[in-house]
Amino acid sequence: MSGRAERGRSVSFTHALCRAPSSSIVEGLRAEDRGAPDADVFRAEHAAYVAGLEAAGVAVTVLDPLEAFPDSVFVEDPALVLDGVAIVLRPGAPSRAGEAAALRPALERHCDGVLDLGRGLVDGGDILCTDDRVLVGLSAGTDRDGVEALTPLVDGLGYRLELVGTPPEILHFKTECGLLDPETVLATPRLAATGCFTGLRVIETATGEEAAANAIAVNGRVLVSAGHPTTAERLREAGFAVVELPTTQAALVDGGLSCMWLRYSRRGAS
Ligand code: CIR
Repeated sequence: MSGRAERGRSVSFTHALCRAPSSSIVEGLRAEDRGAPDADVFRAEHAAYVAGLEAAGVAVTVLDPLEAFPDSVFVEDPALVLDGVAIVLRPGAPSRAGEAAALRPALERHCDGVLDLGRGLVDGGDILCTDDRVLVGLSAGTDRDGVEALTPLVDGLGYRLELVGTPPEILHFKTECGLLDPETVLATPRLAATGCFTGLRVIETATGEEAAANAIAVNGRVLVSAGHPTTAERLREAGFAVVELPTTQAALVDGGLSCMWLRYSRRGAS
């Protein structure tokens, strides 16, 4: 299978870190209670997710579950990896405060370097990276202090940080968008309407399929949450090689596809 724009450091990755869901995922944070996830079904959907990444040519390391942290399957939130170097973040949710420290040993093992945000709050779910820019949206988990601390770190790794507006009703910036190729994003109409995607082409999700926006692009494929047929068709028509994956349980705790991996490329790996 091949699709548009297989190249570009924002969409090509040799490796990923994921974390298996814990049984405590039933206590995962959620803005609205639509029932707790079923831990066994979550594990099955997570296994399909890992298989989807592997089928795209990514070598995936699945870290052990952390029962003390119900939301720790969402490994994207406590760290950002740019060009193989990890930045340990400080997400805002109090129940998740220890996750970054718990993740750090794995980052030290797998990444080419580990930096610390140091102050303020930044949640990886508020960050969308293109080949040369790091777009960051403010939210309950990301504040101006954190963005100020992140800016020089990102700069030193060869990216330019841009602060974008996230409408208050949107939980995290990337809840409603995902990069499709280095020049194109998938976004909900309400996020696109804020004008935050300057310089990028925008494909909008279909009405009622807003949850499809949190798609991920990897090695010529676009992984999209299953159950959003009109948006999936829109992407296929635009030339993307779409793979649909079930995310019914992650959705119950406000998670999506992008939240469950930290992606990077190892120097020298194909
Ligand atoms: C939380 O509220 O922190 C988790 N239940 C969901 C985190 C989702 N992560 C993300 O959007 N990047």
